[in-house]
Amino acid sequence: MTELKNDLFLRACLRQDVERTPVWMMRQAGRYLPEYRATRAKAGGFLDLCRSPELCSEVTLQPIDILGADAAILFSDILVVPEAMGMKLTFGVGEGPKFPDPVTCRADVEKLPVLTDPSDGLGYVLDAVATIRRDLNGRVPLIGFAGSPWTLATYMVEGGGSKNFSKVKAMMFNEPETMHLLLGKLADSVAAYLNGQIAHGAQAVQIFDTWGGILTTRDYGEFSLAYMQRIVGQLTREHEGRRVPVILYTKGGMGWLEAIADTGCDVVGLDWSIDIDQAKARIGDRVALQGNMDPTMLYAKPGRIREEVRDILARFGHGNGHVFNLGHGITPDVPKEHAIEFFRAVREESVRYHQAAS
Ligand code: 1CP
Repeated sequence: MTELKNDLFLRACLRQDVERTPVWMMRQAGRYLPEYRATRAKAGGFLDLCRSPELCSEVTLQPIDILGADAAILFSDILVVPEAMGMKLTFGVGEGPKFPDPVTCRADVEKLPVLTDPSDGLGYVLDAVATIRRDLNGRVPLIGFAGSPWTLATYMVEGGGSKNFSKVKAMMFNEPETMHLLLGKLADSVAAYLNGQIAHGAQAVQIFDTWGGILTTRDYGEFSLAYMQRIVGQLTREHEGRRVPVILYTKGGMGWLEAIADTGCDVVGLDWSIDIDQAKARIGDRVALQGNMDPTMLYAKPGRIREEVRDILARFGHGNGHVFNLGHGITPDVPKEHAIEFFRAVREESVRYHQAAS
């Protein structure tokens, strides 16, 4: 196995010493990069891109070359899991994802299989993981990912993105057992899928709970966090002689940081609604923190972006356990130069917080 040339990200996830704060960005391979748009055009559509291991690898490596990211993230989508469970999925041009035949009742949930073997239906993603590891050649670690069961369920029941989540909420309130059956199937499928990614070379994994924040505290515990916990409990935690860090990210979940840290994850992903010093005071002695610049800060001038990076670094202060990131994904219309400046600023400004104590 090739030695990692830059393992800052893995060390920060485990709260070990680093020379500077590592940085990567959610959605770092994406439409704000002309290079990404060119590769996607070559593939045909978004799902064709996801299904080509060679092209997936190409777009995964673009932000490593262009931004100098300290970690690569598998290029795929969270919705390939319900697709592999038999649901038709489409991505129209300029549109979000759509499930034209959504889950509407108990019988629909009963029909869905648990994916115990990800090579059955998701083999193309596992091939992409192995191809990316080969092409990275040890430059930076590779992060694998999946959606949280709750977040996947929102798309499966709503039939796509949603504003008020009326259908999935109605199912949760009216038929809680049906919802639990669905979430349990998703949790076990996601756990097997993430273990497949780890076996094929993912060196850390992140669970994206993009829609956990729309729930009450009680419902978050019962319908989202419990199922992420069930996944964490099933994951391979060591591979290739190293710990495989697990990152949990709940957008809108900053009120529940202690409960998220209690799942046994290694890293808690922060959105931009909390000051990182507050998050550090609450859970920083137990887990590493990932985040948390407001993604819209990337619309500001480069000087303002650098000022914000400095402020977040100062709030975290000295000490280990910070992976710099945005609080959510980069948006498609951000100028590429601004993203480059964000990465440069973190690299340059963070060194002072990691000098040996004198
Ligand atoms: O036009 C295009 O090229 C498609 C845009 C796009 C991209 C680049 C989609 C459609 N998915 C992706 C890739 C993707 N999705 C990654 C790649 C790795 C990276 O560089 O970060 C990841 C991690 C995801 C995860 C994902 N997909 C999430 C969770 C993270 C988040 O951003 O909140 C969610 C909610 C999705 C669903 C999805 N896929 C695509 C879109 C536009 C959406 C959101 C739909 C909506 O609710 O409006």
